[in-house]
Amino acid sequence: MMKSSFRRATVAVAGGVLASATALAADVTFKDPIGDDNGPGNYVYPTDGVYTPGSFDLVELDVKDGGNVGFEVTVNDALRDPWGMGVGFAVQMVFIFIDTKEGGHTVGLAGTNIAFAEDAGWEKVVILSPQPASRVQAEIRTKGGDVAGDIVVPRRTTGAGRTISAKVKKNELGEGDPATWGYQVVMQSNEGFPDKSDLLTRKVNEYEGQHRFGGGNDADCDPHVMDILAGKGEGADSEKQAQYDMLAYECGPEGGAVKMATLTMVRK
Ligand SMILES: [Ca+2]
Ligand SMILES: [Ca+2]
Ligand SMILES: [Ca+2]
Repeated sequence: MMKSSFRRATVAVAGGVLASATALAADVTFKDPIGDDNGPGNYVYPTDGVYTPGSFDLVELDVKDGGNVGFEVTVNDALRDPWGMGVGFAVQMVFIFIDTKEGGHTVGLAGTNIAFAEDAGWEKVVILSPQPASRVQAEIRTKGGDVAGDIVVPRRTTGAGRTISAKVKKNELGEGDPATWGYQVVMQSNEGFPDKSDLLTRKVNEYEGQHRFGGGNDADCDPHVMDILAGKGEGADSEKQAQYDMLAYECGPEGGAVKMATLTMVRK
């Protein structure tokens, strides 16, 4: 009797070790420093109280591969739902650009005013939005342009604590091991009443307003981005400057982009 229960215990321990080893091999985590939720270095939040400090400060991206691919994006403040979105968060919107193979798109999405470097072309972008998936899909149909077919909207995106989560079918993303892909996370804000050319994004203007970020340019030559991953994605303080360098931009006298903010990927 004693012998058989000992054997069962041994089997259970061995199984547990095996399961956690598999999970470790498939998951990947990137970290981002705190306090760099100011875009190229000088952006500020809108003045309305719903945009609480840290709301757009990216802290971590976790990618979990297990049948579906799970994405978890953590920010530096408790998520809240002041607009009654019903999914545990409201003010944030996150774009996760994924580089699964050579080549890919070097343009950003409508309303972001960013580009990607030649060696950081993306194949897919996952949108984590508190809006219903049907609304996001409708926006993509009218504003997605040439890259509409490579924008992935999870069926369900939810927020809890400080973390926004969603799962996507692996075959919607690409071939290979997600732990080997390159990633870039773009922190934006859920704008329910977007400009006709903006994909649910909130604008950055020269001066902040009740629902407008400030510190940028009133034209569309400035990146509409509050925080991104940079460097090795380890959360090192030096990654702040790497972010500011990537998001550096130059506007022409008529408001055209002389130099667009150009992003690279982080990868393990
Ligand atoms: Ca950050
Ligand atoms: Ca690529
Ligand atoms: Ca950052």
